[in-house]
Amino acid sequence: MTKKALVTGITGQDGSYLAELLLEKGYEVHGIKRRASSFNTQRIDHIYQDPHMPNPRLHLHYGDLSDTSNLTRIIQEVQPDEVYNLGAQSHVAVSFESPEYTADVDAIGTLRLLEAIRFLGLEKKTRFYQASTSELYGLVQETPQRETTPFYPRSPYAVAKLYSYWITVNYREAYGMYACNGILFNHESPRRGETFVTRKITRGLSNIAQGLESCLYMGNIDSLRDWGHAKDYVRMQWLMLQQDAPEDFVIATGVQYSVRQFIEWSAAELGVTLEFSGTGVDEIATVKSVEGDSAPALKTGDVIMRIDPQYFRPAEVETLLGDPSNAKIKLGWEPELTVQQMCVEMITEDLKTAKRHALLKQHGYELPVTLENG
Ligand code: NDP
Ligand code: GDR
Repeated sequence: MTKKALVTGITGQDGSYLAELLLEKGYEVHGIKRRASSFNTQRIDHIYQDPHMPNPRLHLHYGDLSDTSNLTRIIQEVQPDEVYNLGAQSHVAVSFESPEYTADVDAIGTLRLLEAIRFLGLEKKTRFYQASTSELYGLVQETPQRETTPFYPRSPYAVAKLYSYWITVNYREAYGMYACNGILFNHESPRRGETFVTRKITRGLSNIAQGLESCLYMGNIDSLRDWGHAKDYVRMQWLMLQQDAPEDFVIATGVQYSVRQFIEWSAAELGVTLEFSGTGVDEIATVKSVEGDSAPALKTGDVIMRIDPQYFRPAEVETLLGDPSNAKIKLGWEPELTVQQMCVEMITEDLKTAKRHALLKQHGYELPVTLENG
């Protein structure tokens, strides 16, 4: 029997990689996409299947995590074996701007799905994965963070995800559902949203190298994160639903770096050596040397990074470092890609795009480069 999976957030970074993986494994994949005023399926266009052709295995449904009847109807129609709840307002800084919306989608959205599964009598059939997060640890109580580390959320996003974490545990305990949390640490890729820090850096520096932008404006570059590759992490999401019994797992690499280091690696990949000087809001990064031909627009002495306090958060998560031992032992998981390899992959993709734009510009066909940061 072909297994059916329903993925919320299929148009996002993780949703796109997970959909690829599930299709490879022979699943019939159903995804929920939001109505938008312009196309929002770029990350999954390469796996789109024409519904007019025989036996398509990828199906998209319009929907929203804020809409109970819509979610209930989709679950009733699809009768999924597995639900992956990846949909969310996932930007921590934005959650301070839109706290109520974030709570509705990231907290109550999870309840809506769980309750729909129960209401439809699918609680013994449908397995449920909740995209939990290292942001739950916030002001860290123990290092490294593991499954038993106490939570201390530091943003409306993290507080909403805390509700989702516990409601998932509660439905497992109350109704015997196969429901579990993946407590995933930051994971990135060339498909990462442009306003998360790694992608902001690789895209911004690639544009600067090609003369499309002049300076990267950053927030807290002392922040420490445990970064992995999204491709490695979606394998875990699937694995967590294939066990004999549901269990919550921390997924991380166990290695931590600063945002400043990520800026240095990205610049180095473009052949640019940087010198950081100044402190606090006055810190800048200046070009020390340029090698190769990836950064024709740059010369020694150019200032290509400054701090803009608008990117500081009202409450910051300064440091996160995960202990993935449990996942390694019980699920046999090892990440295949290092953060450095991931950085190279992200720069390679963003540089390709920047070069294309620069070439068009040279020939008088300037494309607007979106500078909205975040
Ligand atoms: P993205 O921001 O790339 O994707 C989020 C997805 O959710 C998009 O498909 C988005 O749709 C969709 N979405 C947003 N709001 C709604 C809504 N109201 N109803 C339905 N769908 C909605 O996130 P990631 O892929 O990076 O992350 C996936 C999940 O994992 C998220 O829940 C995130 O919070 C969580 N997480 C992510 C980590 C990471 O480092 N990436 C780490 C830990 C947890 P659209 O494309 O239309 O915007
Ligand atoms: P995070 O990711 O908040 O950890 O949440 P993000 O990449 O946004 O920030 C990481 C760290 O970098 C610092 N930072 C900046 N961040 C952004 N976005 N822009 C900047 O200019 C900037 N300068 C410094 C931040 O302050 C922070 O400390 C991500 C999301 O994917 C969540 O959905 C997920 O749950 C967690 O990772 C785990």
